[in-house]
Amino acid sequence: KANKPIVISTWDAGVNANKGAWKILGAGGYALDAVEAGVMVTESEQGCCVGLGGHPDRDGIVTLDACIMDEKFNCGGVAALERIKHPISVARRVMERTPHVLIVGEGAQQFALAQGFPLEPQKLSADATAAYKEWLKTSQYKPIVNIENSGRQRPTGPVGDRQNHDTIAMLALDAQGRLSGSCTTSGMRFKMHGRVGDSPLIGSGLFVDPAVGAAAATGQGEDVVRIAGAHTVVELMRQGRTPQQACKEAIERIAAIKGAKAKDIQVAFIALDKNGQTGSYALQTGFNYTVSTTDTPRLIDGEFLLK
Ligand code: SD4
Repeated sequence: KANKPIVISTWDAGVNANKGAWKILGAGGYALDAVEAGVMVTESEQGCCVGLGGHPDRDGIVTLDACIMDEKFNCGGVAALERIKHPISVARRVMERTPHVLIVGEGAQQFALAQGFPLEPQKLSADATAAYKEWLKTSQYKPIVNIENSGRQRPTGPVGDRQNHDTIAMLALDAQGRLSGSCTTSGMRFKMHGRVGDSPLIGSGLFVDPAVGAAAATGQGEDVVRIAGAHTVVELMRQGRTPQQACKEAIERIAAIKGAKAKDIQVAFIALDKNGQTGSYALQTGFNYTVSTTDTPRLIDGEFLLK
């Protein structure tokens, strides 16, 4: 018997996000509605890690990536989207109202405005302003390993540097057994203007196959894309791995590719199979994720490879 409804999401931002999703799942609603509403909570949290409150690129501009996928292989995404509060909802409109799966940059903003989304001011959050000013002193693009749980000492500095992650990904199985996933991010902080990561790419940041399960990624996007991360995790589950084993094997693959440089990055996967079994694995300590099977979310420290 499947363990449902259930929702899993990345990082501790998932606690509030899962509560948003649970309002829908707990009432017997649709997984797709739940994964959209869930991550919208995080997109609205100014001073957090995702959405317009997120960190800017190296030109000081916040550019957002997001995608969404349902249980019928329908999918949609936006990338390098500016000044729109809910990229995940624009991604859903791309999925439902266009013949395309990914719209980027000015075209994505144009589409969002045509769909009635308001244009928000071009303005950094207080945390992002502080972090950007600090970064400008050296202007070096050097991703910091994501840090969240108690396993690792948090660096000091602006909140953004302590809470160093920029993405939420969410997977849900609803009471009717429908699987969906969402992913939304401001991307790696201080990236080049126009840089797109894994998060809006179906198969890298997110993948859903109703016959098997769903997976999503967070961390250094370039290295997730290198192995088509989320799709790889789903294919490993198809071959019989548990969600946990599948996430671990994908992480091991990235570690093998990176060699000695693996210690300089963080990548983590979450997975949910069609029976409601969950799994997660990270490259490094510091990753946590949130699971809900009731209205009380559980925050769990992720297992990791580099000990
Ligand atoms: C990216 N995967 O843009 C995102 C960043 C991230 O926690 O997940 N940060 O590469």
